[in-house]
Amino acid sequence: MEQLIRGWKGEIVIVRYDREADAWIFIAIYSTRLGPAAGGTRMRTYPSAKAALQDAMLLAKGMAYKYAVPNMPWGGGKCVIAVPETLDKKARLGLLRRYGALVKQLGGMFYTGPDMGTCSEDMDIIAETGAPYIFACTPKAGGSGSSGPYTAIGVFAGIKAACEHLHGDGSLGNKRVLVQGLGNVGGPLVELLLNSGARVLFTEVDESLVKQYRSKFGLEYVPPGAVYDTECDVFSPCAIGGILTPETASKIKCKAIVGGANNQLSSPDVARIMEKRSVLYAPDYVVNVGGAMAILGMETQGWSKERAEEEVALAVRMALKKVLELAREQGITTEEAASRVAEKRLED
Ligand code: PPY
Repeated sequence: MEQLIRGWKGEIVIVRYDREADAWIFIAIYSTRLGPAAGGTRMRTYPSAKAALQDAMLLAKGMAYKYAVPNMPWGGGKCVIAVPETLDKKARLGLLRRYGALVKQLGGMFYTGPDMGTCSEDMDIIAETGAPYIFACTPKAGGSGSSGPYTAIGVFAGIKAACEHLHGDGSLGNKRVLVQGLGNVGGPLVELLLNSGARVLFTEVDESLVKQYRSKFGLEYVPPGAVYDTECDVFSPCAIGGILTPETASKIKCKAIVGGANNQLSSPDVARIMEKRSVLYAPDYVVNVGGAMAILGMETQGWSKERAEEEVALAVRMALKKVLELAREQGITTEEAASRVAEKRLED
């Protein structure tokens, strides 16, 4: 872990071992140059505490770049809570409350909200001890609720912008879009896509969601093992990160990749494989900023829900167009183009 921290370009790592729940809490703050750090709290099991720290550091950097591209006044941070395989409800509640107290102690150095493994109901618990630094509590508790639908609006705007870049026309009528993961983002995204006339395919590991979407919408199901062999216009990864590896990028059969998952590339050079194969890759943090943008806008700027939806769609569309044009002009990958835009903001 010492080596990891030495090698990281971020500002601060906060570590707390929670003995009662046998859990590790890592808060990574990559940069506060544009504002105080804000980012979700991810809760899951990891193979090791080190792997959890590494995830927090990578995700915090992603948040810094995510805010920088559309010029949001926030810094990049993320919390990862590495929990044991079994954590009963009571132990989990205690952990959330102690975590809230830690966030409060930080006194505004780090603001948080939901991420993979946590939800708005969890934020209500964390806010008991952590307010006023907790975003996206439930509407019942005075918060703005799940950010997933707003992330989906941004991804949807990104899909249209990518199609426009490729075909000069952003309409989705009859376009085949393969959505990976029907969770908080993929679920609402499917509905937006269906309403726009797209032909939606999906892949999902949760059997009950597979059944639900097959019967509710009659969608075409792609088994997880066939995802990278299935022809489609747009592939939209909305589940775990790291799915674009040298292997999957070399065979994927789509024209564009635009999705809501964080850290989709297993390493930045995977973007070059896709570029060589003329697969348009929309950098993840450029198109998945909608959740953060909407929540922060509604809870700190007084935006209405409608205003948040408009801001997200416009911001993602403009940012992705800018990145795609820069990549085309400079002959660099879209990932490099997005990094340049973000790094320039962070340096200015
Ligand atoms: C993300 O976009 O990955 C987030 O972490 C979103 C977010 C940002 C700020 C507060 C809560 C969640």
